Amino acid sequence: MIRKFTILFVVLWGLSLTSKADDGSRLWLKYDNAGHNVDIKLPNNSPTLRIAAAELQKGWQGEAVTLQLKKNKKLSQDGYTITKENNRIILSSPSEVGLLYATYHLLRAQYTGELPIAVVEEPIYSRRLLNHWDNLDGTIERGYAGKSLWQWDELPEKLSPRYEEYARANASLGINGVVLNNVNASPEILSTTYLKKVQRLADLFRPYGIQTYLSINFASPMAIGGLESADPQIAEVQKWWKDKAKEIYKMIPDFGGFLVKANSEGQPGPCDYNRTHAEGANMLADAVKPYKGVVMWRSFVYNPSDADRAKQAYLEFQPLDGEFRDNVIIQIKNGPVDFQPREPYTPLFGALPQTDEMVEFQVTQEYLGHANHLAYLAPMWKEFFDYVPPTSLDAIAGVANIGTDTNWTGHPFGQANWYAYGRLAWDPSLSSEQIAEEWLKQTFTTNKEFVVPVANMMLDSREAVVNYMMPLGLHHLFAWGHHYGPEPWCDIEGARPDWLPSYYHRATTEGIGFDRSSKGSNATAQYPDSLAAIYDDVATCPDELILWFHHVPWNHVLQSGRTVWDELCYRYNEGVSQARNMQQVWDKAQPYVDKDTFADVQSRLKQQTRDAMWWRDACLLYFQEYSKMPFPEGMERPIYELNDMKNFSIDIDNHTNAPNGYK
Ligand code: GCV
Repeated sequence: MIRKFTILFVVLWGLSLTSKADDGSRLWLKYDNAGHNVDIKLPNNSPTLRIAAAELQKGWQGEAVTLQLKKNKKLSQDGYTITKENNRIILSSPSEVGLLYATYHLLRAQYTGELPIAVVEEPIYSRRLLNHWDNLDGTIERGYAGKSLWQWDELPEKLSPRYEEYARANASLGINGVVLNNVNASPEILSTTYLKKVQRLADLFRPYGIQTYLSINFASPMAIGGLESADPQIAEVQKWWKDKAKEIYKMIPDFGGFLVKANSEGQPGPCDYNRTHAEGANMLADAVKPYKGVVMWRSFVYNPSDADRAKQAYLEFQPLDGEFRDNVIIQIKNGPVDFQPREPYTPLFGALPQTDEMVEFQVTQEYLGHANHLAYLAPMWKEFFDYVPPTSLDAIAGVANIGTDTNWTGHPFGQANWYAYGRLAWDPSLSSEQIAEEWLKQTFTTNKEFVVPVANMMLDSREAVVNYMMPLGLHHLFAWGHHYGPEPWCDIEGARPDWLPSYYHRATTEGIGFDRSSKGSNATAQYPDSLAAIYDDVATCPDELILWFHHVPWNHVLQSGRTVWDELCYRYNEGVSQARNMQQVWDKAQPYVDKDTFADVQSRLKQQTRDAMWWRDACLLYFQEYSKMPFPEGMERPIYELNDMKNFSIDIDNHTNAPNGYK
């Protein structure tokens, strides 16, 4: 009788595990099926090592583990080794945080089924940051997963349990720095009231190896300091920043430093006083230097001028090489325009030999379907690293896609982008495929019937978005403001030309594309000679970027063997087919995924496919007005009229709500 009861209990317990509802809140750190008492030896009982031990107790199913702090000339502070001796796993690192990283490595390996035999690991960059574009009122610029995690009204008294879960998730990937607030920064963040709130978060993040940074508003000395100017050459202004740095470091001794958006999109900066970006950055760098702080100065600038927007960061910053302090890092977006689905790399990379450089990726999908579209971004970031050697950079930043949504990222597959960003920030040589598989195995199941097709679906997804939104190097065909749907026709009276799609696509009855060759804006000349030659010649420029660099006739024959018009039609249709294919792959995933997550992804894929058709029809019908060419034989015909599409209204109340697509 007793035995029967036991068996039944085990069966029920087993069932309840597999059918357990999964709201996505546990991310890739589920530790399902775990739980036995682990024999763990720690070198001390510090907060960081207590976290490591708790993680092992929660999730580790293997043999005894020893964590040892050990200097190792071959390893940087965050590096670690994993070895096995006398039936014990030995995690060894010069630092406690390194031991925490080793712990997460061990757990990841267990859950992906790749148990390590001998591991030597260290991160490529010492600064691996997430940038939050979170405003102090709780909204997030370009955020699609709810509100800001930071409950400023409740801080510093009350700490949301999510802060620690967030820190833990970052530490599990090796992310070791967070910029808490939007680069369009409110000066208030530097007020003593807010610094006390920031201090509380920094204290919480510290044991997880995470340094806290802030975006600052260059005019803060005026806005909250009562000064009449923010000119970096004025002694009073310099003193204000030095005093502010002193105040911050007294409260947060390991404060990382400042992130600055200056003289960009209306933000104040040194150019307001006829000073250079170097003069502005250096003033701040001097203020944080005594405390080992850094200034991450963004190169995302484009003044209203005649110069091609894609050239402007280079034009402004390249001449300043050698003028920046050694604790200034120039933070450069991966592409020269603005996080488009496909851009060539920003030519400023490699053009500042005497200056530290870091890349800024966008994890949040501002231009890739917000939280509605499944777009796995590792292939896009790997493509950047194909051109810019990872070792040529000094740090890395990703604009976060995280908010208060229960599953953190809105789209359940948005978590994969947070995960992939963190893994690549640690080791850019990891393949997109490996990262996708790791994430799928930890998040859903290790079953190959699920992992292989779904990983392939993820790997195709970014190219699908490029195809149905902006193939062949087209860019910025987005609707005004929200950057979700297509509006290649968008024309707003009085708007800056470089905020309008026609500035980029340049469609006429003769042809399409932006001539950035030596016959046009000559942006190609900003690239190293060998690449410049390839991009400059219409015959050698890859099809993927042809309309980025060249204005070509509609009947120009591409490397694919098709005319530009036919290739555009082909690619837009291919994008729609790829979206449809994702739906089919996902339907087969049903047995492996929690019911609600399955339905959620399924419904988002429906929307993605509808949006893909919307993009295809809007763009092709619009460009057909110029090409005046028929749709190729055998190609699916549009199902909408251009005029109807121009009248679609998009239900986007504000940037914190996922949009509903067109109606
Ligand atoms: C934070 C783009 C985005 C803006 C963003 C800006 C930037 O223009 O649309 O929302 O502002 O880039 O990176 O500074």
